[in-house]
Amino acid sequence: MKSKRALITGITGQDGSYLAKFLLNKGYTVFGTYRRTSTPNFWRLSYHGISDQIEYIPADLIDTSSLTEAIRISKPDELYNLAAQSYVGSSFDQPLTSGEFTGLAVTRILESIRIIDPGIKFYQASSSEIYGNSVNTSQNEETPFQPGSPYAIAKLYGYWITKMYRDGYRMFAANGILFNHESPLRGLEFVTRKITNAAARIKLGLQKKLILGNLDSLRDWGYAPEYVEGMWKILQLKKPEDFVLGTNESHTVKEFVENTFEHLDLDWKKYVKIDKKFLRIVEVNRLEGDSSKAKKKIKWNPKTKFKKLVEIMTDADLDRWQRWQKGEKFAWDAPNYIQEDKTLFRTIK
Ligand code: NAP
Ligand code: G4F
Repeated sequence: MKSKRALITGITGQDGSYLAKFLLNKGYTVFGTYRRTSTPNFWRLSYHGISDQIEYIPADLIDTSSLTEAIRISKPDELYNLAAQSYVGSSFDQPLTSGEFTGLAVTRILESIRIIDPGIKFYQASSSEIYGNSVNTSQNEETPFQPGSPYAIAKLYGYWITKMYRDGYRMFAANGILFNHESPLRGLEFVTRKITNAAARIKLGLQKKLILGNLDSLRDWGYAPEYVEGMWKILQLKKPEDFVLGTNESHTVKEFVENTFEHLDLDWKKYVKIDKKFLRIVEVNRLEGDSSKAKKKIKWNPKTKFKKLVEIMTDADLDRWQRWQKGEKFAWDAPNYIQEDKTLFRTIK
């Protein structure tokens, strides 16, 4: 039987790399778009040991012709649009590029699909951020939207345009409304990995303090490899539908800090400081995904719970810094990452 072909935008990101690995294991031919940057960013794919199994196509979300060309060259059965400016905090500093990359680019891809081959199945990486502070209960597919950041507003545009192409052009276009999902390959700007990386360095005497923003916000944190399986399951349906993927549990940032430091036998209060520069202009107070629909219709059921996730991430960062101290060299983002107390950005006045 001919192997299926998948095109992943954002293959160099956390989810892109896990999805590529998942699809390769299923026998897919995997194509991935990457950005032409001065310094290449293939560390996650090297980390998985799969960088030589992928067909790479240069493309940028702002450049329609490069996206069209990526679809024409790869001739995919399934297209997963994971590329985006994905950091909520940055979207306040760069609202326009966030709108271009995270919002408008979805239409660029859908239009290319419609013109080249409307039979291609399309997955849009939608986000729980689109709910904002609309309700104080858990969120499901029926919950009203109230996006609170340029990122969330752009994602909501992506959500609606995906639905519009599904309803209007009868294309297989589906949104996965994913709640936070993390892993040892999470970017260092995001709070979970910022915490586990700093705690590991503190344990080994490489860092003295960790500076954070709001410790009270609640997030529903799951384990990324389980979420990429959910993306694939959404595209295996006969008819396209939107799904919430989350664990149905929420925890505060403070709980994440406590669990991480406790796992390393450290007292977090001695090391964690608060700086208002890490507070958001608009904060989303509570996200908790009710994925009953996904459980029922696509048999998606996340297994990794909060405490286990903290341990997986903390152990991975500790192990990497220990290997680094012994002089080992391997694909990894942290050693050259800028110290966050050296960064300046737009803050609440
Ligand atoms: P990520 O690690 O930040 O990856 C983002 C990817 O997008 C990277 O490959 C990045 O390329 C690429 N990209 C950014 N701007 C681009 C541009 N202008 N042109 C082409 N590629 C560009 O994000 P992630 O955590 O894997 O998330 C994947 C998707 O799911 C994103 O759309 C995110 O918004 C969404 N999402 C994530 C979560 C979560 O909790 N992880 C939850 C809900 C939704 P470089 O490597 O070159 O930077
Ligand atoms: O880790 P975060 O930056 O993730 P956030 O904003 O929840 O967004 C992530 O999940 C979304 C799905 O819900 C995705 F769509 C999005 O692409 C991304 O993957 O922040 C989590 C919480 C926030 O409440 C933030 O204010 O942590 C709080 N926080 C406190 N101190 C901090 C910090 N966040 C960051 N990044 N850095 C801090 O120092």
